Order: sequence, then structure tokens, then C-alpha cells
Amino acid sequence: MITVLLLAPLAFSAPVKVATWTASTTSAPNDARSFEASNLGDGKQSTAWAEGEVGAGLGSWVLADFGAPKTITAITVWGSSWYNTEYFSHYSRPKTVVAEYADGTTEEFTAADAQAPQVLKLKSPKNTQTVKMRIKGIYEGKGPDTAISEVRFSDNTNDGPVPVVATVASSSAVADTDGTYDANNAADGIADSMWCEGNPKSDGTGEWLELTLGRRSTVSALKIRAGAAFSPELFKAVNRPVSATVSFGDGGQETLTFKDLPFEQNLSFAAHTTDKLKIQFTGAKKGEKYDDLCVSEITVVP
Ligand SMILES: [Ca+2]
Ligand SMILES: [Ca+2]
Repeated sequence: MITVLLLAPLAFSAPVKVATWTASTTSAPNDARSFEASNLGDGKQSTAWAEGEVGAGLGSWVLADFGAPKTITAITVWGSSWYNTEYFSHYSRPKTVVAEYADGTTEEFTAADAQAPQVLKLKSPKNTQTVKMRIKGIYEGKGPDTAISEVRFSDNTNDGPVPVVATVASSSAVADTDGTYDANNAADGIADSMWCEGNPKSDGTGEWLELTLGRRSTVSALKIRAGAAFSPELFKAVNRPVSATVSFGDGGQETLTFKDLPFEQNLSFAAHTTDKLKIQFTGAKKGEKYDDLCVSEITVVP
């Protein structure tokens, strides 16, 4: 008798595009920062929705419409405002969330009290065109309003980019009031969260990032936002990569050459089949203010 064990990790999940976001109420702008519902799905942690009710906002809701029925398996929530650590502690963040699907059925989730993306896994995959997320309980901030920076829905397909399940780095800069610079920021699907190396003896040359993929994949390109995507000023302030060597699990290597631009660049190469890739930086352009090389986002293209 032959027993076949499937030990390979089968990471099914692709982000589901939201066509429109709506909300029960929206807070008035603060420091010229707006809090409209569309901020929930713009891929940036620095922009947030905040409710505009008098009081804590219990009962407030946001509604995602996918434009057509999709099968979703998880909801990832960045609670409060992630603009900086002061904003994060000012706004309340969801603790208990009731998701209501298009057929009227509901499911209740509990998020942890942490400045970390909260993955709310559905009990079973749900086919629905809309998800209404009602805030039933909160972790109290110092201010009166509840905020959410970003929400991502995942489906059960392999249609999107290759999922990255872990990222490690040679070094990381120390967190400050703007947030963390950890390796996982380099492949979290958030454009304006970034990894910065923390080696005081280096401009970034020799430093590296290693990405573990959710499944063994044929990789033919990387989409990379080099440097700081947060603002044009911060882009100029930090070191940016000029070149890098990518090593794959099949033993192959490719050279990446970066343009010095604050946009996503598509760097393609001969296809390699791998479950890991290591990007070692071989040249850096000096920033005007900080001597740390930064990368805001890497998307692995199958
Ligand atoms: Ca956002
Ligand atoms: Ca990022």
C-alpha cells in the first residue's frame, strides 16, 4: 500500500480587488489629512478611514463591493491610523468586527490589540459580492474616533502574484515615531511601508533581503518600489539601490539594475523555479539625510 503525503505548502490566496468602498460616516479632515472610505483600499498604510460619529463609533460600518461575486477566505485589517505612532495611539481600532455578506449571513471576528495586520480567517470560503464590516467592539485610543488604515480581502486562487510568507534581512533600522523598518515591510503588499537596512558601516552595499515564497514557483520578474514610497521628500532622503544580485533556489543568479525613480519598476529576467530568493544589493545611491538603503515593496511575478 502506498500512502501519499502532500507536504508541499499550498498557499492559495490572491488579493481581491475592491470596486467601491462606502462607510456609515466619515470623520472631518485633520491636519489636512482626509479620512474617506476609499483610503481603506489604496494600498497605503499612511491613509486611513475614520468614522465621524459623536462617541466611539460602535455600530459604524464600512462596505466593500467587489463589483461581482468573489469567493473570499480571509480579511486582513490594519486597525487605527498607521500614519505614525502618535496617530496609531490617538485613534481607536476595531476589536470585534461583524462581517455581513451579500446574502445577509454574518460572521463575527476578534482582532488582537497590536500594530500588526490582523488576519481574520473565515470559517469557510464565502462567495459574495459585498462585505459589510460593522464595528461592534474597540480598543480605545486617546482620541474619540475609530480608524482603519487598510483592509485586504483574499480569495482561494493562485491568480495573483506569488505570495511571500516570510522575509528576513541582513539588518534592519531601528523603529522610530514613523514606524518600523523591518524586513516584512518589503513584501507586505503595502506600498508605503518599507524595509531599511540598519548597518551603520554600510550604505546598503552587501546588505540583503531573503523572501520565502508560499509555493514553489517559476519567477520571471520582480516589481520593486525602491527607496521610500511615502513621499518625494523621503525618497530623496534615504539611500536607494543601484544594482543587486538575485539568487534562486535552483542555483541560478540574475543581476538587477534599478532606475532611480520613486515608482514601481518591473525588473524581468530569465525564468527560475524556486521557493526562495535572496536579493543582495551591490550598489547604492546616497540619500540626502539618512545613510540607510530602503526598499518599500517587492512583488514576485510568476
Ligand atoms: Ca490606506
Ligand atoms: Ca511595503
